[in-house]
Amino acid sequence: MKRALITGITGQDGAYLAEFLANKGYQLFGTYRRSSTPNFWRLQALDILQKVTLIPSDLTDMSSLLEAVTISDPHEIYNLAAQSYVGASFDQPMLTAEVDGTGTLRFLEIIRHLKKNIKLYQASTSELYGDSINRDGRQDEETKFLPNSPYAAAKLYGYHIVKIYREAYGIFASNGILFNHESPLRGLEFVTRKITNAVGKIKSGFEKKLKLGNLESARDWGYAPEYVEAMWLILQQSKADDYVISTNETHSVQEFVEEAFAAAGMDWEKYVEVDELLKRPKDVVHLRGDNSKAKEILNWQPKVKFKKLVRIMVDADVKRWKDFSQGKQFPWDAFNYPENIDIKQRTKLK
Ligand code: NAP
Ligand code: F7E
Repeated sequence: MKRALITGITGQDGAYLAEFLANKGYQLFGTYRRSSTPNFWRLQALDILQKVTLIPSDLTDMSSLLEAVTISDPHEIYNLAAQSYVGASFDQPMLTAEVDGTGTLRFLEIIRHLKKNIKLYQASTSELYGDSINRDGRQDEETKFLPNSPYAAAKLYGYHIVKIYREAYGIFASNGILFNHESPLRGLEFVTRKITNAVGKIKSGFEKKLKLGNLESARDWGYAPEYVEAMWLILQQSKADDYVISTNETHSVQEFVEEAFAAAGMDWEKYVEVDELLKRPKDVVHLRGDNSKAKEILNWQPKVKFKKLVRIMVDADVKRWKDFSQGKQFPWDAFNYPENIDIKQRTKLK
């Protein structure tokens, strides 16, 4: 049985990837951060928590990563853990560098020293491009990187160190350059989910306004459950390489707003306000991928495009707030700390 170690398993992609790999018959290990408030709601929402062996670990703590690799003895590591919010990287640039940049190096060093054939997937990002576009207005594997934020700069280090270790030591390490991907499990601070959550709240009468920052920003938004399949495909190739994963479409935040409010039968102009304070010190204005390489080599392409994605997210949030208004608990915000999890896992693993 194949074993996979997923860092960041409590995040959006971690949860969907865990579900995907469980269906493929993998034995699953996932790292989580000890926190004062437990954070397993996504794994609970997908009913996957019981299939994962959880290992407490932090990307800034080398010994905990070594422990995670030793315990799981993985064939594949999916390094999804990150300080993933671009806005926050301006508030916590050093932490972002430690987690998103040097954190990747820690795994590569562990693999190099253990001398095992462990494959590493690195969660790279379209943020690396910043304002850089090809002549046709798109971004592919050959497009120059011009990072625009501390997040992107840290991820660019991660991207390069993966390539360097691949070429210098022959380690199977690949970058997935994923464009934005969203879902009903997306964190509430990201713009798509912030919008669809507000639509749900406004529709049920819990909120009156939605404040947003830069409405002109354009993104290539895909559907997260489809993108985790691409991560897996990247590690199933005979040779490590880097791939752009995208829908090849671009839409502005304004278009997302219009589509989302319309999907719930509302006029966005009655509810949306622009707040200058929500604009970033420096933003990425236009992202549109070119997934030709992934299409050709991985045989991967997205099925869910913009309108369908918006519809999936709006329907989920409208239902969630409607249920709440009728006295039902939020299905996926219900924190339910699994009893004695540390003790259980440690006893099982030692
Ligand atoms: P997410 O929902 O924010 O999840 C991030 C995960 O990283 C969480 O499990 C979080 O744990 C964990 N984490 C944060 N800091 C950590 C640390 N110091 N040590 C260990 N774990 C830590 O992000 P996502 O959307 O699933 O994205 C997954 C990965 O893909 C990230 O690396 C992100 O940068 C990258 N990416 C995402 C997108 C996208 O559009 N979603 C696009 C390109 C690349 P807690 O739950 O404890 O906070
Ligand atoms: O912002 C604008 C904002 O925070 C998208 C991460 O997963 O994808 C994500 O990063 C755009 C930006 O995502 C608000 O200025 C306007 O231009 O949803 P976001 P992101 O920054 O693109 C990449 C690929 C990753 O790698 C990251 O990990 O929307 N925007 N008004 C707003 N954004 C937010 N969050 N909130 C607003 O009110």
